[in-house]
Amino acid sequence: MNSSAEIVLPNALGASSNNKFFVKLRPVFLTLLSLLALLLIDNPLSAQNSLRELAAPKKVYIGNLISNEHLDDPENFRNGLADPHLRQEYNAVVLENYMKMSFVLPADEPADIHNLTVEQLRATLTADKIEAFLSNDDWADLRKRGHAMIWFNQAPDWLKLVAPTWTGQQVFDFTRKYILALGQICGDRVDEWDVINEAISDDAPDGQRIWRRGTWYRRANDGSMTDWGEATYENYIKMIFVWAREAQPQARLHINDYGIETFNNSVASKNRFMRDKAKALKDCGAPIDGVGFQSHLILSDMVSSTGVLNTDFIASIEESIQDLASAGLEVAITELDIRVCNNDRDEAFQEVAFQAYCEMAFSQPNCHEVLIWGLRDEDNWITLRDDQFFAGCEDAAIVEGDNYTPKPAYDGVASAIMALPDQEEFGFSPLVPGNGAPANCGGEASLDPAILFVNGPTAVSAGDQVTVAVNYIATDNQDIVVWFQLNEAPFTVYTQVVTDVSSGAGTIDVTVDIPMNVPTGTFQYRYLAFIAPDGQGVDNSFSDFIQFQVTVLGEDSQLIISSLGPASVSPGDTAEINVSYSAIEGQEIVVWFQLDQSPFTTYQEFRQTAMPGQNDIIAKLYIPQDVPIADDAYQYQTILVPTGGGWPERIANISQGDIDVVVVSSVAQGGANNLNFRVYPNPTAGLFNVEIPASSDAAELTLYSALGEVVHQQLTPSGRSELSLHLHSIPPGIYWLSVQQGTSQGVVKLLKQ
Ligand code: 9MR
Repeated sequence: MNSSAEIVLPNALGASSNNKFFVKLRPVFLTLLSLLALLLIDNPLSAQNSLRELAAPKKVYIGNLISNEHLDDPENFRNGLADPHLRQEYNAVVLENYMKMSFVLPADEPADIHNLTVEQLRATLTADKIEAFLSNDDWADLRKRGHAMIWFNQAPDWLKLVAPTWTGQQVFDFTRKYILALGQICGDRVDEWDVINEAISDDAPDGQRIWRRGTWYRRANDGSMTDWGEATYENYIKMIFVWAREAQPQARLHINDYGIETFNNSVASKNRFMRDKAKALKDCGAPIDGVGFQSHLILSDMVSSTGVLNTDFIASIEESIQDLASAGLEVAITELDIRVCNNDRDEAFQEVAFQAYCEMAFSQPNCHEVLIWGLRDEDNWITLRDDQFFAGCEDAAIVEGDNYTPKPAYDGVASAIMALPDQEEFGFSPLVPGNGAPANCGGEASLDPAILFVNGPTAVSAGDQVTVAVNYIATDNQDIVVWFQLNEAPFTVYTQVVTDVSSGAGTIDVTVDIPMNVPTGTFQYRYLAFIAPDGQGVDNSFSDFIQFQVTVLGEDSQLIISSLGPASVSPGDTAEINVSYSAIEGQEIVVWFQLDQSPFTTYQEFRQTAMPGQNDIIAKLYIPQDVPIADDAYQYQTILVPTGGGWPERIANISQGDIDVVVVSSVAQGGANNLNFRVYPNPTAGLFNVEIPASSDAAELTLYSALGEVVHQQLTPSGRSELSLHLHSIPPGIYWLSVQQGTSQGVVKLLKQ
């Protein structure tokens, strides 16, 4: 008799109800048990406890991030291994990108932005990614960090362009509404927030560190009077915290930054500025609970070339954390990674670096959490960044490879946690209440000079004279300088044009002579414009803006220079696409009207022989009647191919995306006092929405058939600016809609399908 038959399987396994089945399984069960035992002996660390299991009795949070691809498809991301790894190892989590303004605010500026209520602004926000994050049951027991409410970076282009032209009051108001709207989306599901991110400048002009300049919210420091106090960064940031507390009353609120970790008493240092400002903000009523130390660190700062820990470095950061503790402020380690650069340290030395940093941080009574910025080396932002910024740097995270294999760095974190004493409580201090009064926190107001955009031709020839438009805000008599230069080392400047401007905002056209000796090159040049004090050069510039990907054409240049068609078309239209190209003999220009995602159905193709040299053509594309109505679903794809070629043979291409197919075929404004209004279809609801200016006058909508007969009329109450026009009962065809409001009137042509 096999000895395994003697083993009595516990009832919990259902042995008594199905003896035969379990007797059969017993050898398998035993093998599994012995394998498990072997694992425990062989690899005490990984088989014993995950980081989160180690952290549980110590009452600390060890976290990591969820990338966009991970959030979009947790079950399949990295062969389905990333998400189980996250849940097994960590008890805290942050979204790497999807909570940032560029993903939450709409792609275009909402209409009438300054008159929106919080609810109306909320309705323009994209909440689905945040919702997917906060409502996923698999992540229910992970502590959630919100990243980030207000940040100068990863904000939509329109905000960066228009907000510098707003008043201080408008910047304060918009910020308040955005934070409150974000609060409506998140409810009480976020535990802590990076309320403002990276607000401190990387520069210390005249030996004094300052707040970051040149941000979209720069007008918050223009010294104007607002309902919330004088427009200074100090007052603005205080109010950001007040609104964040109002929006998220249960969450801990942090100011988050990089390069602030090591203690430094110089007023030029970022560390001193951060400590002084965090304390001052709290003192003047900002409900600020703590500071996020991003902690993007470099291994060679932490260990010697023989692997000996630099204890001064760790002690210096400890001093910063303790200094903040003395002011009743917490610290969270929010984006930890320790990169290895130029192979100057053995990657195994990360173990001692991660261990020392985490143990020091977790040992501070005012620090309870460490979040690591990346699940694996291969997916970490340092590895992924390919613009030379981190040339030679890599291997920043604590695991690597397809199987999420722990590196020595992982063992360092585990040892740090194991070394901590068990605790009953996390020991968070009570939330800082702050006060909601308009701010009076001081600060030096100034209006930052700025370059908001540069717009020049994307393809030029040696000897050309071109016009480059520069949009700027000057605060004194200053210089606008435009360079035409190489976009890669040695960044040769071929032309420099200096224009004097006086104080004010505006756009100037700068004439740039492209010298005869500029070598040809596709996408190898750029225009850089900066604004600097009168007579001073780039080293003293306040702000700059670069237009990349400029080409110097030669005889054999082969590229599509530009291709621009209408952003919205209707079935039956003929869309005209203006194409500019440079080609050689034996090539064709092809333009497709097609879906802009898989299966990329092509509804129409235009094809024409390309003339050698630089040329402009108009490609006419008939939009067939059966193209489905949809917003943002199509593209014009313009390619240069050898004659007869297709996508695989393309030499160059440009695609214009986000094209709509709509049922409004054309818009004609007319009538007395030209009433400006917009009509757009809502095919799912079977109606048209009509947007008219808010007014105390009622609006009269009249729909005429193509023959001029009135087919529908409706009177809409005064004060409404969004109206719905139900056209269910009206047969397909062409109609004219006339809207009369007071003495203003306008007409549009509609196509009902
Ligand atoms: O990891 C983020 C990366 O995917 C984004 O492209 C990048 C854009 O700036 O932001 C990275 O995350 C940053 C974080 O939001 C703020 N601190 C610095 C982080 C690394 O750049």
